[in-house]
Amino acid sequence: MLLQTQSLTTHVALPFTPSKPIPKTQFFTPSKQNPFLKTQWRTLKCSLSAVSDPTHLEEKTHKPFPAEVSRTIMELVSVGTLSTLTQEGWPLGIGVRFAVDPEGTPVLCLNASNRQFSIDRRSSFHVQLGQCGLRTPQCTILGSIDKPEDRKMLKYLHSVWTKRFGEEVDEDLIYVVSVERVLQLEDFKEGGVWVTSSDYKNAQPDPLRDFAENLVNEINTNNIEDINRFCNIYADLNFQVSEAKLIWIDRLGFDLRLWSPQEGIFELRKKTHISKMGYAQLVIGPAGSGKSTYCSKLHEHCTTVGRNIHIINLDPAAENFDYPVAMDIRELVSLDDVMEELGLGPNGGLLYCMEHLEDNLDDWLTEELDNYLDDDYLVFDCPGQIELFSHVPVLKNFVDHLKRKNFSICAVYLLDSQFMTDVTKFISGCMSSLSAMVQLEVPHVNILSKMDLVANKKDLEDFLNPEPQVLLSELNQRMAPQFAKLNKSLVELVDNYGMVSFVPLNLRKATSISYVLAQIDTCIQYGENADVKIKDFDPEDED
Ligand SMILES: Nc1nc2c(ncn2[C@@H]2O[C@H](COP(=O)(O)OP(=O)(O)O)[C@@H](O)[C@H]2O)c(=O)[nH]1
Ligand SMILES: [Mg+2]
Repeated sequence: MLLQTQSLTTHVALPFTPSKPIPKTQFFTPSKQNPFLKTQWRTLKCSLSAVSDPTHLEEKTHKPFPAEVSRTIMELVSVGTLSTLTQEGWPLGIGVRFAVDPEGTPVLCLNASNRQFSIDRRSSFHVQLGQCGLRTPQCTILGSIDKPEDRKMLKYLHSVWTKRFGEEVDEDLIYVVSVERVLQLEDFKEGGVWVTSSDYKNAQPDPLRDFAENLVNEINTNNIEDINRFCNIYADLNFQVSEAKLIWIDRLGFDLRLWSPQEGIFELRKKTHISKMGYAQLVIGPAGSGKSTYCSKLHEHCTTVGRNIHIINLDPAAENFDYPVAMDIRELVSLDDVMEELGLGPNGGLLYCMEHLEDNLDDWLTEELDNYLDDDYLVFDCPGQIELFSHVPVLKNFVDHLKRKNFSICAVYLLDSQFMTDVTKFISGCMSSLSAMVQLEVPHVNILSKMDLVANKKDLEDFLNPEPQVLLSELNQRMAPQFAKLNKSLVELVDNYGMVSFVPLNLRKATSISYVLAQIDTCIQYGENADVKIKDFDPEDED
């Protein structure tokens, strides 16, 4: 959880002077040379200026950067203080209403009585936003008061004003404050940060700005006990919070004001957690069905096409690998040690190892997984013991753990095409796959492996996409009449679960690997936004 606490009694003030003084010559710039008038502002949407590094600042503090905050204040508030020097040289501040154009330029409506500014038109325009009565972020724009001369622009600015205040005004009263630089302050007692004119113009106001105030009021009025519970239970603070209030909410997180008997008043920032997603295949199926070979060919394929992939060995009995092993259960537990020390056979030893993995999901696996996530694609090469996907809950708990870690996961069940020689074997293959599907409760893709060994593909066509009626009649032909009812139920069950669908895989053909991968990617929504081209796989292509 990313939290930042800040004592309100200690803060370091930033220097309050502009980092670059405004050159004197600019003070007398005639209005027709004003950059605002020359600017084609409608086309000014460009990338963020590199004068400062706002994104860096945002990442470090998990707060919107100062230019963004200033733009947000200017969008939300409609009254500010315009300060100028009078012709006699007195500093004079007056309250004015304002609207903003798409670049955040303040648009003012000034009548004769509040146009007593000095000849050089220098001004500062101060605007503040009360947040919950607890904090008042503010910005002061330094610039010059200008009268747009271009009639089209004046018309447009007039429409900006009308839209904001719902009233018609004389176009001749419209003025703008051309922004030279902006001083942004987080609160009354805080130091300020200077923002350049280009950073200010190119920043976007916070997308939550129009809802933030209502949200904050709603939560503080009706859900304050949730805020208190959050502070005392989830925020991981080492002191008791007696009272808490939400101050503001923005696109990157929210701010709380806390009262603690021991620590006094604190402000706390909670970063909105944007979960990153990982993707995973759990490769299962009977021993010898080709799981490890599939993993190694998949790794080869993905490396060739430049795709991210990491293969993880979950088989404690595996010895040789044709793929680089990214993570290995054998680093956690050794089958040989288990067999020797506990006097178990290979099968019992393997189950013991897997249960040991289950006991270490929160430790070993979590630590290992911390190296991944963030769009990483993991493929788990599993052992083939049928118990693991029939009744022993190890893989189920493993999958649930991955789901909690925000992995989108798919079970890939491999069946050896060499055993698909008749309908009874097909049904029994379906049943074992079905049992894994029911156990694991994740999207499921069935693969018919070792298609390169199938001499006559026509023999397999019946099992690639079979008609339930055809299956049933074949089953009935092979079995004694008393099984007719059972056969019907079995075929119905297999059909109802949508299991009667196998994707053939020939590891010798890149097109076949691509096709299978695309099917799995669709299941786990990998590259959803990418332009993934999927070619229909036709078993005939194999010849
Ligand atoms: N011809 C052929 N042999 C394969 C294929 N996949 C696996 N095999 C062989 O089948 C045997 C078992 O494969 P393996 O990947 O170790 O199966 P696992 O126990 O499911 O991991 C090995 O001898 C592999 O060489 C394939 O697509 N084509
Ligand atoms: Mg294997």
